[in-house]
Amino acid sequence: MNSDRPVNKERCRLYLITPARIDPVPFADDLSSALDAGDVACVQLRLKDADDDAVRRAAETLLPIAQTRGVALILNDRPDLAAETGADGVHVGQHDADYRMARAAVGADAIVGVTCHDSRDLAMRAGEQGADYVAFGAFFPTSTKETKTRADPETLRWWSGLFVVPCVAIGGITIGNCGPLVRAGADFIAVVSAVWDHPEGPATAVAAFDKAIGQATDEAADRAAGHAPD
Ligand code: TZP
Ligand code: MG
Repeated sequence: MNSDRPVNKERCRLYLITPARIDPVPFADDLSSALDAGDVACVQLRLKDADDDAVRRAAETLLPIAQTRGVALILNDRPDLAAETGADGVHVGQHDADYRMARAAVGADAIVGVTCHDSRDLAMRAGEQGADYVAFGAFFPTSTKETKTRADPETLRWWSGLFVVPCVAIGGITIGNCGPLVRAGADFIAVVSAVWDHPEGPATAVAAFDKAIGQATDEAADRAAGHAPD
């Protein structure tokens, strides 16, 4: 299949994932300025090697910053802490709580997203079970996480041509390389280092992603309308 982003899709949006280690108080300022710099749909609090109290404290500090801006804040891996802290949902990997346990913990109205690597089978299973999004990756090399799968933009094309459940693209995504993923049908572009490690700061990065995502969405619409070559 070679078609591009379906024309009736909503605009692709940015999905921020926190660095694995943060000091929540100074990070709150970075997050505020990032969220004020452009369109962000969701923030995933992804703390590695943090104890439960540290996750609770970070969630308590960051939740109001996201929620007062209409941005969802979800926790990585921990449905129990997501429910306890009043987060908007949880993102689970294939080796974390399974979908049903996650849904039972956070409730019907919360967001449950599921990592599906580059597996169409895993994504269909998650979608059938009721996941709010499926995440594919890693699309590019990344030093943020050790990844065993390399995803192909064709998977985004295939998924978004067949299913209404949103898909997230993740892994090594930058302002310069996000365009083909947006054009292939990603609903969300998930990013860690290209935002938090941007040399001019996270706000500059979010503004530049916003522009790049908007341009790629417009290009996909033009192509679908037959105004631009593939
Ligand atoms: N899951 C798959 S790749 C990845 C995660 C959490 C890391 C994404 O980080 P970056 O810095 O945007 O490549
Ligand atoms: Mg996990």
